[in-house]
Amino acid sequence: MATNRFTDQMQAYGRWKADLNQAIGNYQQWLERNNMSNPEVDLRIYELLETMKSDRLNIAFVAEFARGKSELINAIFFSEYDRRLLPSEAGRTTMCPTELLYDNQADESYIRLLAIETRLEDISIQEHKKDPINWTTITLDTNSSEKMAEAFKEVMRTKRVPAAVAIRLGLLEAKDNEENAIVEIPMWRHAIISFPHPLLKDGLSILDTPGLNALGNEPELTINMLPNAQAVIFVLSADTGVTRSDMDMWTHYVNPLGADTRHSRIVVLNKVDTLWDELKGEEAIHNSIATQCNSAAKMLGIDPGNVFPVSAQKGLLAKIRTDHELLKKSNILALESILSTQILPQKQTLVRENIIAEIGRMVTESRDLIAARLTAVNKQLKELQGLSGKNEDVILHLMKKTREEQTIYHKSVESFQNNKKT
Ligand SMILES: Nc1nc2c(ncn2[C@@H]2O[C@H](COP(=O)(O)OP(=O)(O)OP(=O)(O)O)[C@@H](O)[C@H]2O)c(=O)[nH]1
Ligand SMILES: [Mg+2]
Repeated sequence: MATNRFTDQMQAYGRWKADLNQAIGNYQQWLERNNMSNPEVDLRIYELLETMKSDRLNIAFVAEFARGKSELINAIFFSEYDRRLLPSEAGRTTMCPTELLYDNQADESYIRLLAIETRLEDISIQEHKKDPINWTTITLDTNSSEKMAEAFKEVMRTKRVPAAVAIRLGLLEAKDNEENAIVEIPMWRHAIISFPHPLLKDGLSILDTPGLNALGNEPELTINMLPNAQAVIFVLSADTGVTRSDMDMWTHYVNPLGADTRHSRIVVLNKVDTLWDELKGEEAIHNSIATQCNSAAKMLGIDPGNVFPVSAQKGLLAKIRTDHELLKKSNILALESILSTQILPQKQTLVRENIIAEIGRMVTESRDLIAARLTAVNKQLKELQGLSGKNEDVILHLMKKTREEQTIYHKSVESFQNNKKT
């Protein structure tokens, strides 16, 4: 079934990477066995293997709040938990950027949370990631999807602080509020969730972002995380249409990311089920969805074919209930198919090119070294063969001489015997 296609492709990609690792390891051992290794080559191979190990397929979800980013993630990747894994509710839900990945260095599954107050320090999230001590860690019980979903609610946590604190943290503009007013701010600046889901183990990493100016508040997202994502999925919602804040986000943060062979941008029109008017016929519904896609494409300045109408909510429900008809209607599989046939192969090409650039150089060096060695050995062989010819001549000569000497000796022995007789 197509539902498994992305899972299958990811699995194949994981196996391909493992085989590649193995081949590079074998090459390194071969170099050692043949005395062709040196510390510089060793280091290059080690670094390459480390890069491969930590390399991930990053897919980021970006949109205004309540467009259905988290629900879409649940529907595409985590439906087998038979529940809504990431919290998805009306209004603002995800309060901090949340990365979902598998950390193979850790002994257990976890949620790591970075306090919002770290915004006051001059230390980037990237820097903080190197030191788990700065994070609040919650151990995840992966045996229970209910407990997991409960623990994931941590990304929704907020707290109430005087406006002055929010201003100091850079979450509020001074003019917006009276300094003594109480405002709600996110409890956490960033969350990392690691658990051994097969897709995550095969190298998928998902970034779920909060709406409502999260991108403006955390420049690292726009400067570092989004440009590093293989695909950025921008989510619109059919129940709101393209609003001014959607347009702001698109214009300032998503559109400038561009799209090329290294990065893709996918625009999704979610919640199309709100257009499934039971009093309308199939064709009328189809037309109203197409009209929304066209007008969204026009506003964003992209091709209408590049706007994917889906229903994340119905897609998740259909997968949980194994309702094929509803799943088809939700169009979630079309989106999965784009990930499998466009995004993943792009990533594989990038990894392959990188390996060829690195290892290809080393293999050429090895080949040149072997060719030089072969030439030297051939030369030596010729010399030896030449010498062995000479040896043969010398031996023949010696044998002839020895035989002559032997005859003379026998003759003298004979004459000695004869003389003795006489
Ligand atoms: N009808 C309908 N509702 C949806 C769909 N997808 C999501 N929703 C609802 O929309 C609301 C917001 O969904 P979320 O997944 O929390 O949206 P989000 O973009 O992650 O929002 P933030 O975390 O606040 O940035 C929830 O009540 C969802 O149930 C859909 O396909 N159809
Ligand atoms: Mg969310």
